[in-house]
Amino acid sequence: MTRAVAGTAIAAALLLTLNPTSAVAAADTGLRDAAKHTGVRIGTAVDMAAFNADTTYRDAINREFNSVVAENVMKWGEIEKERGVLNFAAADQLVDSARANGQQVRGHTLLWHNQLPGWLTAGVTSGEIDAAELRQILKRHVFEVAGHFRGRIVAWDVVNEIIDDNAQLRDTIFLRLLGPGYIADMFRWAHQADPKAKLYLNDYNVEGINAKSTAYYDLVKQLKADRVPVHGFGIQGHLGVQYPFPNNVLDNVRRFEKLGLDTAFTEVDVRMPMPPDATKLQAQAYAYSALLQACLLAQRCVSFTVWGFTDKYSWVPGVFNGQGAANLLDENFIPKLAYDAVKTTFTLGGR
Ligand code: 9MR
Repeated sequence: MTRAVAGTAIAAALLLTLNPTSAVAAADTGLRDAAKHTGVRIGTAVDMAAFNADTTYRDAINREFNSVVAENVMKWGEIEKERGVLNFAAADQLVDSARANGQQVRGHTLLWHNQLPGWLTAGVTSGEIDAAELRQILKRHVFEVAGHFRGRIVAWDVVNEIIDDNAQLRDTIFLRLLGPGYIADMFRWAHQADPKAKLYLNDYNVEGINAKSTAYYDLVKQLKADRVPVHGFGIQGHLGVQYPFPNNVLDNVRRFEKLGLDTAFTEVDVRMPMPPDATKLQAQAYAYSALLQACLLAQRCVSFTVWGFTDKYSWVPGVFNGQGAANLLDENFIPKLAYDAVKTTFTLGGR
């Protein structure tokens, strides 16, 4: 049996075991227990406002997940709202909670073109901050943030979404002022600041083999040739049931692993046009399960992280008009078919 067929067999077994009416009892063990034997961590993004306001949310994180990532509070714009004034309070709270609950922490993110501090973008736009100063600011940022969490972050998304949907390096203030060399600089600085953390590139629309994922593949080859400390490729996994499932996900994961990288699914959610119905929920369960199967069938896929786990707190409806229901649990924390599918896939899958 080829490996691809093994994947299909798991999918077939899943279809037999999935029962749309079965809700997992509250007392049941969580996803983290189902995942344990596979060596693949199951993670979630954490919304720290919800974490502090909602004990059901907080309890579910600790029951279901053995890896966490901050949905927002480790981003530059959150940590350094005012130039030179660093606020790690919310991020530290998450890291401390993770330690107490046996969870690893992914760091998201040292650099993204969104959620940058207002003073930084304004300074660059006005010309007050020139290229030389931007480079110094960026370097200091990496040392401050990666240095602050040194030893407590298993993997950093060092650069997030640096390639655009035309498979070109994204036109950002960093590319414009510093040139493409900023990417290697970021990895070298991050490695100095936290030598044990695995350092990742991370993006969306790179699940399958396509022009964008191939641009990453070529970039990684170049970085490796230049002896840049890059260790992992993060595949976000923001999907929607109305789109075709991406092509050749397992082959894509494997080609990055052949370059010597770890891989991870880092932000999985599967949205749908509202309202949900049985067909959409089934398609959603399939998509979650199929991404997870690729991770389990690969050799070096270390974690499968969902971008939030309950529809109660989801970024999707605010960004995609008329879409939602993207998470494993509904807004009342009732498991959806996708939750059962992920659990079953972990239970059946393994290394
Ligand atoms: O989920 C995040 C949301 O709360 C923020 O408002 C948004 C800001 O742009 O960022 C969201 O998270 C993004 C992640 O950091 C990077 N990949 C895409 C995610 C969804 O937009």
